[in-house]
Amino acid sequence: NKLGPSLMCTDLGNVEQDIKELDNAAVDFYHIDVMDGVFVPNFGLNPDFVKRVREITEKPLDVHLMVTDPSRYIDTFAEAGADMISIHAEATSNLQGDLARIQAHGLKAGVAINPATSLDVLEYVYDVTDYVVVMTVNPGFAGQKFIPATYDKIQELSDQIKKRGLQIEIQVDGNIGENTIPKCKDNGATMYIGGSSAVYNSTGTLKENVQKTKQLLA
Ligand code: S6P
Ligand code: MG
Repeated sequence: NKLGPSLMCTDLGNVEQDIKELDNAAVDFYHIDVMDGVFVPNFGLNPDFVKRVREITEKPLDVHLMVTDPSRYIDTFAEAGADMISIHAEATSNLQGDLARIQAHGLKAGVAINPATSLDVLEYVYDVTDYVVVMTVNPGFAGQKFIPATYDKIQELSDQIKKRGLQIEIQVDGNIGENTIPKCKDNGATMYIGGSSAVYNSTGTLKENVQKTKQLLA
């Protein structure tokens, strides 16, 4: 199981130092939240930020596009240095084409689905999907409460993937921490986003928090 800190939660005055500390703590990848103020009522990180992070670390960069009509920005984020890009099923009218476009850049393509969105949207795009982001909160903000109905969704998705004999990762995003990790793990999640619940809090240093979380994931 992999852990990726959510850089939206990082202290922007300390980005480089924090990433070095997290690299040292052996995180598996970084999650970068992009928001357009339309698909979600907030703004997030941007292509210049991705470029800068690309210079700091060699770990994979996972860009989570919470934007309307994401096809407009796939090329930009690929060029900025993303290794993985997820787009919201609710935000595009051409999910298949957008995923194929991400893969054509040689990147991993992810479908993100909001808590109320059914797994049915995946039915005809499994073959162009490398990972599914099961949103366990409504997207837009850090520090929200886990939506319990999404536990069953993780389990159902895991069953679907197994039944079809596919190698698709299940990423969980939103209030992922010691209270929610055990059940996500039991239900089949494989990639965990560490925000304020797991990594960016004053319980310990970033390194200690990562180590503690990695033990829960092992
Ligand atoms: C939410 C965003 C997430 C958050 C993450 C924060 O819209 O997509 O990636 O950054 O959920 O984690 P936490 O533990 O504060 O909920
Ligand atoms: Mg996210």
